[in-house]
Amino acid sequence: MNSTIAAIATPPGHGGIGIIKLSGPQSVDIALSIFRPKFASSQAGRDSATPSGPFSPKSRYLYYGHVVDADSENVIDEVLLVVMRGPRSYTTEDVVEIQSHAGPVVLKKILNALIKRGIRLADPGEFTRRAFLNGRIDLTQAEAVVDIINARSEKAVDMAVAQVSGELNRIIQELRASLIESLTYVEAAIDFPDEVDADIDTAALAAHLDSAVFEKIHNLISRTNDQNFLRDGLKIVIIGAPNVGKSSLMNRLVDKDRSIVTDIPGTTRDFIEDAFVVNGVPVVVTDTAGLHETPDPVEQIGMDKAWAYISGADILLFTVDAGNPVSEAALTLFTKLEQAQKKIIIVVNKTDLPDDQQAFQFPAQWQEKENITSTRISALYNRGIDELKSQISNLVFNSDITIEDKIVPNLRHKLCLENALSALKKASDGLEQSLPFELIAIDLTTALDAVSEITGETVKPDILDNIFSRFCIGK
Ligand SMILES: Nc1nc2c(ncn2[C@@H]2O[C@H](COP(=O)(O)OP(=O)(O)OP(=O)(O)O)[C@@H](O)[C@H]2O)c(=O)[nH]1
Ligand SMILES: [Mg+2]
Repeated sequence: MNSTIAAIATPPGHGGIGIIKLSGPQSVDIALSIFRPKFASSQAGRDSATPSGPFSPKSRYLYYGHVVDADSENVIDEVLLVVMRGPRSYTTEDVVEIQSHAGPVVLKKILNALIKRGIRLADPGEFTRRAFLNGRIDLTQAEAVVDIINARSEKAVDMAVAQVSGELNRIIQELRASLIESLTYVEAAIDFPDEVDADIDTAALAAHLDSAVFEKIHNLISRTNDQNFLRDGLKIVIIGAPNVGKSSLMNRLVDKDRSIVTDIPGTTRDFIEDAFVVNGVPVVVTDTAGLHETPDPVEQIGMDKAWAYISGADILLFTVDAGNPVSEAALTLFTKLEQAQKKIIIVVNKTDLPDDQQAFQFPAQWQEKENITSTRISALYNRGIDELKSQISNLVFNSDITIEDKIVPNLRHKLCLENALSALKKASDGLEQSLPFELIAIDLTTALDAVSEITGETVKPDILDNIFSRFCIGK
């Protein structure tokens, strides 16, 4: 039988109310051993089934009373108590919540009073882990609980809410069903070769695997790659020649003096990072050292590192100076980025300069297309920054996000999906080469196990430990 656990469920610090949560077979008994209901003697607050017996709260009713130290009967706090009887509770076990005043000392005193009565302090994520182990939610839903708590943007919350409601689970269960069906078919051919072998249509089986499983897994993986910024934030890197105003632009985007600005080329040598929010999505922006040929070893290191950042970026702000013609170096750099198929916004800065000083001309080879746009700003006078922000948002949200888009597998899911995909590939190659069904069955089982690991049907305890250690205590 499971032990009974308790934890403070509200964040540390002072606040309106603090909640202590209990779960497990003894939770009601232990909670009641330190709870003195205010109206216990009257009919109110009593379970109608036991009007004259000991206090026995009804499930999901709120009771007013006091928590006491059961040894001394000293009152610790005035509280509200609610019992949620399993299986209709968060963990599916009997759950009790005690709402007290939210001082850290009071909450600790209540928790200690419970521990004295034999309750164990919950580990991080243990309530949610029990909900998973008791079968109320699958592993993707458990992970989404953490995502909701840690979400850094509205979009990330939307995504996590879709996942917590079981959307990803539904897709994975469909995949599992298709795999199980194919596996049953293959195993029948192994077990009853005479009856089945003659009729088994390997081409149809391969086609079924391809359309019902392979395609869908492939789709999910590409969604991880395309939409992951919703979860982790968009990565934007500002690049360009020295002195074009990259740091000035950075400061405007994050709306503070984050990066040093001077008229000396080569001012920025390291990477300055900060964040802002566009259209509900967090954006992490990095200011880099100006990219150019240099004999200065410190600057050279900065530029080498800039390349590493560039490859990890979702969008590049390719900044140029309206006061200068485009250099050969900038042209070469741009071609290199275009070849890397990066999303680029060409930001023409210093457009406040008088007309006769605007030496910049748009090079003919810098064509605007789906992934390449341009805009004109003045970082010095804070002009065009909002337009730039809407371009950023347009580049990543070409259309409204549908519920399907909200299902974005996380990195763990993606690794499982990739394992499933390579096993499936082997299975379908095997079918093509008419390999023995025993071998096909092994590959299909590997694929099924990999997919089942996502929702937790098959999962190793250390993976569970890893997932639930990301939770806070009390969740
Ligand atoms: N007129 C004008 N000057 C600007 C504008 N933006 C930046 N500057 C000036 O250009 C100079 C360089 O600005 P920075 O922001 O330091 O340029 P940077 O690209 O970060 O330079 P490095 O870090 O040296 O590569 C400073 O003197 C800025 O005041 C602008 O919009 N208009
Ligand atoms: Mg700079």
